[in-house]
Amino acid sequence: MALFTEEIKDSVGEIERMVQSRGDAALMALTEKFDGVKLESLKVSEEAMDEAFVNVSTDLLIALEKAKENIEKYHRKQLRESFFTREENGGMLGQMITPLKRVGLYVPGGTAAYPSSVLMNGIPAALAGVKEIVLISPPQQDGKIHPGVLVAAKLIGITEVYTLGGAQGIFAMTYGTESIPKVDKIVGPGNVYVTLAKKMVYGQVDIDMIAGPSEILIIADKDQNPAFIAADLLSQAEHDPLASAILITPSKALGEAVLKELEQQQQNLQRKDITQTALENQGKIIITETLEEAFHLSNRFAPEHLELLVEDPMSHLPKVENAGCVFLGPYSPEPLGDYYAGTNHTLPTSGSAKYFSPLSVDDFIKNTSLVYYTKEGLQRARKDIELLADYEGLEAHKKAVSLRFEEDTEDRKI
Ligand code: HSO
Ligand code: ZN
Repeated sequence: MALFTEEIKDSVGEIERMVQSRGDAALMALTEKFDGVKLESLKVSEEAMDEAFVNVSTDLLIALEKAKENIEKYHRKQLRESFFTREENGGMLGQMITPLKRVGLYVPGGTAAYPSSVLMNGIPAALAGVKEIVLISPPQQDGKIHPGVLVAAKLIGITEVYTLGGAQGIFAMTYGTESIPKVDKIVGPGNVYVTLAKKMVYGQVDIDMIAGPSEILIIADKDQNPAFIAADLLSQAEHDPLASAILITPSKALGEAVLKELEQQQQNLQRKDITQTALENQGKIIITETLEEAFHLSNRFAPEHLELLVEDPMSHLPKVENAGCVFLGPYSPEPLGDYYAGTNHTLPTSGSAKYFSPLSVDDFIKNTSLVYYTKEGLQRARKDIELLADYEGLEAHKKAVSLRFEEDTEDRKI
């Protein structure tokens, strides 16, 4: 979980006050201070969006397009239908699904400017029917947003994009400024400042979740390939020095082989510094007596990503109680879920898979309950309601029902 020191809290509090009191002027000043860029305007022009396509390869566009199709196909299955049913008493009860009106998508800068996150957040929002999806992302050194991010945005129909990052971006979307209209919900990952700002504004807007560092937990039996296991552990370790990568296996020999593989494979990684620190901090190989015990430990940890590298993985699925996403068998490595398979890569971390779910279409809709009763229906229900209202000492509640059946009630119409 992100560590909010007093210094970070003070700094984010000051940013909030600046954005609330000075709006766009504060955003410009803060962008100059933190990103070292003097912007002319926050809004990204249509030409700038199109220009980004020149800076990415056709192969990347094709891969993004395929990923988009897979993500759309999966998330379309999550769509819910409104219902309105006739009840025995002649009344009707229902549930109406309405999309959120305006959603803000935060995309970090630097090496965490991921086009895949644009797809993972934007597609479920669009499928839910959100009409206004805004994207904000900080400028790179050249003053522009990462081209991969702009291209992914355009591919899924996001056209309202602002060059803005950090805590100031979160506050701008919460309170609104001259050029940035306020939103109903903010989604997307960010650094510790962004995460704290999201935590602070929760309640004034909705947020997706407070995301902690990435996690992978692998349960493996003795017959698995240690090279696969090490590669998958490293794939999450490279996200963050605080990421956790854990193997649980009843086979000591496998544990030892994975340790060797980790050392070997790590030598050639560009982000070796990060993987090394992550493995030193949060890397674990746990040897259990049985496979059952491995599942027990995993359920206690409630990992973001759980790989089941065991024989007949499907048969073990009922043992999984808490996990964000489960990857079954040796040919379902975690990055498949990060980029391509179609499931969402925004998943519950820090043990919150015990009660939270992956980001989905549900995050971008809300339900409204519907009630319709006839006079006869209400007449039949009257006694029970009056009794309940009496019991709760709420006389006006009782009256709202009983009044409708008083003799002179029709005469009181105007
Ligand atoms: N594994 C990350 C998501 C991601 N990976 C984006 C690559 N790009 C979520 O834990
Ligand atoms: Zn990843």
